[in-house]
Amino acid sequence: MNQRLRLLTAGESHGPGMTVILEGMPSGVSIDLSNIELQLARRRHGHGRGGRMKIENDVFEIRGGVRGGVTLGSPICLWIANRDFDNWQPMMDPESVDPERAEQRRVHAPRPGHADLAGGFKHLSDDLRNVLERAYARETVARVAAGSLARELLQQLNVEIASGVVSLGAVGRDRPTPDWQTLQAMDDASPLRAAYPQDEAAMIEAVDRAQQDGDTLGGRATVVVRNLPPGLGSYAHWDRKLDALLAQALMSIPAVKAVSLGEGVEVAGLRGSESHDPIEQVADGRVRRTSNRAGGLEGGVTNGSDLTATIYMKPISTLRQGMPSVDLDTGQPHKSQYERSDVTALPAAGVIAEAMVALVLADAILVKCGGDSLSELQAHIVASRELQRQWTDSPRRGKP
Ligand code: EPS
Repeated sequence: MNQRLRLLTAGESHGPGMTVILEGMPSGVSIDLSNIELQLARRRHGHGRGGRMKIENDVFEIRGGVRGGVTLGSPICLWIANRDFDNWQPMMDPESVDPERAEQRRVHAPRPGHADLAGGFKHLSDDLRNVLERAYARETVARVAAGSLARELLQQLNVEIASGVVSLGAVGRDRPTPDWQTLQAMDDASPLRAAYPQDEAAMIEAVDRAQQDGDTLGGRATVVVRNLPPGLGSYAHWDRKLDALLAQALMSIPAVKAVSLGEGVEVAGLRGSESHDPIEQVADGRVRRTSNRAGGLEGGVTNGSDLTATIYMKPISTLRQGMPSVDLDTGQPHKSQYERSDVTALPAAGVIAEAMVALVLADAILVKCGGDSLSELQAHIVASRELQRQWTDSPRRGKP
């Protein structure tokens, strides 16, 4: 993204709240607050979340850019309160903190795998809390809120997005990448949002065992998008290829360490003849692909098949049992400090991935079709489809 749509978020996890600014949305997009609430509730949900999700209710306010439920074309500003700030004000108040209380919560034994040490070194911080408060998954509430705004635009263009957890720890490791039908058949409200419901019980058990051991779990979640206009992205510019933009946005989700598009990981071990999606002619002279291993993208451009993107999340780096680390005050070995945390946040990560994908796709549609208002955008999309239809029907088709 960041070509037409720009997203800025601000706020610390235990500070007063999160500010979201989304710039570049056209005017005339209806915003249904219940859709934003729904996405925020989906993100809070999931077996393996810690006590914090019982505290937060993600009540939000729109503070700019929307009038009477319709976007104005100006920057949109949202505010989401952190209820936990009530418990943290003496340590996190933006204007003044209680030095004694702040000292009690000072972080000086960094967690391996977290931004604590690298961030403290970067900013020369005496208290690693200054780093971790921002390098915190609470920030993703802002992204899901912004993603919900992008979804409102996509919904009016008939684009639909779903996701599911494919593997958690070792459970479901060999499952194939799910398609749209598989995700439609799952129960979005199930404890782990398992794409293959037969794995749900084993996943719950794995989370419970990790929790007992003071440990954490990662895994894999897949997002599928359908009804995307073909021709989004670029094959010509490295920094506008849609697969690259999706990978950047998805890799920015905390704890995501790898991203694949379609069967990107699997086909690396196959022959070319087993990897690509054959193109065949159908009765009316049109063409279609007989499979979708490419995940809806060829050459960095959408090809009309469903878009499929998978995130791979490492186990959360906050372990109750701790990890070998060093006390930066004394230079002596010390277990990493423990903060209340989740055992896994994979069901939420799928929802966050949907939001990031929605932002990238709304941006790509605005780049291709443009317009200051939704009506102008829609007219450009209709014109673009008509030209694509004429190209498809042309007798010279396929003979550049
Ligand atoms: C998180 C640790 C937990 C999570 C949090 C992310 O928070 P706390 O330490 O306050 O219990 O619940 O996630 C959220 C607050 C959220 O809204 O998703 C972490 O270490 O990143």
